[in-house]
Amino acid sequence: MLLLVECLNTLVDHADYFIASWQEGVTIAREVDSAAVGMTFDAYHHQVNEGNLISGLTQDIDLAHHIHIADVSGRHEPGSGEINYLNLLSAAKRAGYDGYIGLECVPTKRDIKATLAPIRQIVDQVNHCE
Ligand SMILES: [Mn+2]
Repeated sequence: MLLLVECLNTLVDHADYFIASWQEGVTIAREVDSAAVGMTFDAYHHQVNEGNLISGLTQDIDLAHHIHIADVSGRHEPGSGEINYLNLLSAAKRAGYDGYIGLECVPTKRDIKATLAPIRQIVDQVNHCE
């Protein structure tokens, strides 16, 4: 069994949440120092509260066991906003990440295939990057 700590943004969605920064979560996970405790990196929350997605994720990539993706603003599908997921996920792969990526978004389109097509394209490109 694996327990994952997830930081949520406090600026838009979760004002009183108690772990507002990735670094706070990393500090907790490092202090617990257990193979049964890791982190979920939610790129949407991280972008809202902190920015610096690539450096934030890659410097503690050993703790990341799940990545959640959505875009800013609006928590819609990747490609709808300001996050460059091709660059972020490619950097994660180069840093050694090979875990799951969870799509945690509110689609802007009713057609799920149309929503997923650009995401599949990004994942295909990441899977083929060095
Ligand atoms: Mn999440």
